[in-house]
Amino acid sequence: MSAIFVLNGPNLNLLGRREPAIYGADTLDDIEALLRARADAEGVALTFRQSNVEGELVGWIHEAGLSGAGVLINAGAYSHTSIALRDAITGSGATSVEIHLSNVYAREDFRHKSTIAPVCRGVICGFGKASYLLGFEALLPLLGGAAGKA
Ligand code: CA2
Repeated sequence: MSAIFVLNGPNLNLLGRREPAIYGADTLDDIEALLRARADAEGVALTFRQSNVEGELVGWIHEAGLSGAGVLINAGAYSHTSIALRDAITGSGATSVEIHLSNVYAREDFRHKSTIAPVCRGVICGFGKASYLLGFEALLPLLGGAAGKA
């Protein structure tokens, strides 16, 4: 069975409560339910987590990568700053896809750079909660071999 960790970074626990014009009205629980329905239909083992702590995200990337699971990651603001997350992806060998709810390229300059994009297989942004579903569809076939099968 393929396994995917969906990892959410800082402040994403606030989704649905503030800034709906940028991030939409759905909560993170709503997004989890959406993905879980899709994962169940595909027979994928889904682990869905959020943390405001960089080191916790690092540990979860290790857990995913070392077990052969893929990583779908919305690292929030850490996407733009974190060398630790980048090193966790390369170090654990986690096949990863970066996602964002908003179109970061239509926003402030500091959101135009990602430290993790070069070590991810691809990046999807700007489609709201659909970014998660599109990322899931992109990641799943990349887990075809021994990697990603739990
Ligand atoms: O568009 C995305 O998904 C982001 O990863 C969201 C991050 C932001 O720092 C990235 O540049 C792009 C911010 C997440 C904060 O989410 C909030 C949700 C509601 C209210 C306040 C913050």
